[in-house]
Amino acid sequence: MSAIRAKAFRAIILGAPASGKGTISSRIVRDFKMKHLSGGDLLRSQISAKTDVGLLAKTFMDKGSLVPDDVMSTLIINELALIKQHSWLLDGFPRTLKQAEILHQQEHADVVISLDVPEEEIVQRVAGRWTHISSGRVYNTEFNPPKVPGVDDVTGEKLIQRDDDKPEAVRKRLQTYEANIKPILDYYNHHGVLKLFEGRFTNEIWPKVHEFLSEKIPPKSN
Ligand code: G5P
Ligand code: MG
Repeated sequence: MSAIRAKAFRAIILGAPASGKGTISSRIVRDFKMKHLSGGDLLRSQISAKTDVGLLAKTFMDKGSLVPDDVMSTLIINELALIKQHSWLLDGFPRTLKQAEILHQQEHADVVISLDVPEEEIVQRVAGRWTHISSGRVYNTEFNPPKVPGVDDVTGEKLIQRDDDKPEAVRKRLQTYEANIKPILDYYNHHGVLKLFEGRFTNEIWPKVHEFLSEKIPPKSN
């Protein structure tokens, strides 16, 4: 098929807090040959390891504010360098126009998937979210509960509720997203790589994302 390409593929997934970026990313990784890199997961692993970057990032994240552009961009660019031979999916980066510009100096996105989920749906979801910090796997008490409450299906380790899922921090995260997203979408629209996906539920959005990507990258054979 002519649309299937040999070169490494660069995809970005954007969307408001709890819009389903992580959930849809795990389905993309399951079905397509891509490495997943989430800015938020990366920061949480730095916090768990108590690195200087992690300690600094936590002061911003707990309030629902963005980690400074220079810190975040350096982290992401360094991680992308480690997987540059592979096709990758970048989740939750860039979050400012500045970050988009820094990324563009290193890598050009082939597609930018933007999730558009109604705000009232998002607020409901966050309360039920449980996360396995070291892998980034997410569950929801309503939508995809773990087999055993409070325990990760794969490792058997404890799940936690994120500090920034408290209502005040969620409100701030949503405001921050709204304040920053438009110039980023304009930027990628201008580059001809933006694709919007609207819907209330992941199971409604996912088939459309799958169809879109199937025309661009090879599916996994195993
Ligand atoms: P994160 O970690 O990137 P957010 O706020 O962008 O955090 P989040 O919260 O990780 O995004 P998500 O990945 O979009 O959400 O969504 P998800 O986890 O897949 O789904 C949310 C919940 O809904 C889960 O419980 C899931 O099971 C459930 N769910 C999914 N679909 C459905 C459905 O259809 N129905 C129902 N009922 N439930 C569903 O970033 C965190 C912080 O890190 C910093 C910032 O401080 C940020 O606030 N940060 C950055 N700072 C600067 N620059 C960057 N680029 C940064 N990246 C991160
Ligand atoms: Mg996420």
